[in-house]
Amino acid sequence: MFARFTGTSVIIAGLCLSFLGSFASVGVTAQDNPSPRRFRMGNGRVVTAEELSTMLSGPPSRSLVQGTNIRVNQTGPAAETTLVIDPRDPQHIIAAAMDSSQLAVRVTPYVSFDGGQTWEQQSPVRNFARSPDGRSVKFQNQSDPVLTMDSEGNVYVSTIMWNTDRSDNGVFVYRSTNGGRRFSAGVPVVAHIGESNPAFEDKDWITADTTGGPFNDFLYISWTSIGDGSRILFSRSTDRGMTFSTPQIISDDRGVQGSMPRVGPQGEVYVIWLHSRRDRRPEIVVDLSTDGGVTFGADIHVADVHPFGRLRALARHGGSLPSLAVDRSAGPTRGNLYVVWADRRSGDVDILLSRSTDGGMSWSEPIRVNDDAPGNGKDQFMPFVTVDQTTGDLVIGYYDRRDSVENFLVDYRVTWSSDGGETFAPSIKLTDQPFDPSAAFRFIRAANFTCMVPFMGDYTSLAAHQGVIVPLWADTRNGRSDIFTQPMAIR
Ligand SMILES: [Ca+2]
Ligand SMILES: [Ca+2]
Repeated sequence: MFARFTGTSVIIAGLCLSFLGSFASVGVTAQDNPSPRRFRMGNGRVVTAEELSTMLSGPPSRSLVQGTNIRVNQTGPAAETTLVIDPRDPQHIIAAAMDSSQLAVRVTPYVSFDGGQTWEQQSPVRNFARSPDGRSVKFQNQSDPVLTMDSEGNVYVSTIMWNTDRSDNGVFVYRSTNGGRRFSAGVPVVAHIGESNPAFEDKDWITADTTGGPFNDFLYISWTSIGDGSRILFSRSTDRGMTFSTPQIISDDRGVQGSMPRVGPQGEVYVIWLHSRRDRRPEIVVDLSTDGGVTFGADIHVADVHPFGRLRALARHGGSLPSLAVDRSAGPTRGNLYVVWADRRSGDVDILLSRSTDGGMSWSEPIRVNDDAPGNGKDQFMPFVTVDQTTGDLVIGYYDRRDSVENFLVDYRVTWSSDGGETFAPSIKLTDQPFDPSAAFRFIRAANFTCMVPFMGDYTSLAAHQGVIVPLWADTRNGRSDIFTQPMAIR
């Protein structure tokens, strides 16, 4: 979820399904005395929560046309994907997404034991957590899942949770000791329970140190705390997710969003985020810790971002949130850092890459990653970068409209570089059919809603191991957002 802070109210773009407080402004209002809770539709009809849920989780409005792409989710809509490949058994892949098949949004894991060919959808992770004083507290909504795995194969998923009609919210981490099939109760990293005017904790990202170094199996998590302005907060766990350190502010300025921590080959911790300012262009910055996440320094400029507004038929701003990968391979590109983002400097939205070969101190001039003709007016957006740590290959996935004459239908493409970003392979279109992103809107309008829907999410994900890429993207070909994969070998 990507919340914007305006004035005194938090606008959670697109979450009308679950953030019922926003219904009033979009034609659907919660009735007083909500027992059972009832909702007034745009056409005046009043329905119960159960009826609304049925409408929203009904069958897709179009037949299931799947081609050779593999649909991962069973229920949906689903979006905001994350996945990890188990390096001890690369056929074992754990994925997660936010699932909106019920009235609330729930973080739902999916597990594959055959390299991503078939998937078992698991129960949503538990939507209650221990509060700091030991009570069990239940939340209605979860989103922003991010997976990581430690060196022993424990799987962790971080989420935000919040309540629809109260201000309780927080960031939580769940652990699975059986390969992603079952997760613990949520452990709070930060939690606001019963506070009168709490900050809203948003956009978490988690990663584990698996370097075998002095900080091996430490967990690092960062997120955006939205209250008096927005700031990037950071916490670590040195006991495999049982407890987390007191959050510390690591951003030097406010107006920040979209952080992502990654671990370098020496166990150094890098965190990037987007920093927006009134007086000049937004910039991507990185912060560094060399003591296992205890202290950070001054924010380091990576690149300016030439921003863009909402892309056609997409509920979000299209994704100028940055993505970071660090090369921990044994090859010649070991230690390289890569940041990708969407950027409009060339006149239309492209995927840009900047590289650091000196541990994040300095960054290359951005290069254009997408390989269509420059200035052709076509959107590329929502990129994600990873490094195959067994080969040092750099892999980038992104949405692409180059094949849509009207710059409307969307495909998903990947490209990779085996020389540290000097040259890239021709991109490969993985979608076996393009999709109409407005389908997510149509799905909701069918139930007489008129509201923004987050079903394409704010991020996609991909992983690469031993020359196999496993992407995971949100795709509305079925009239709602589903999540698809198409594992492919590049070596
Ligand atoms: Ca800092
Ligand atoms: Ca473009």
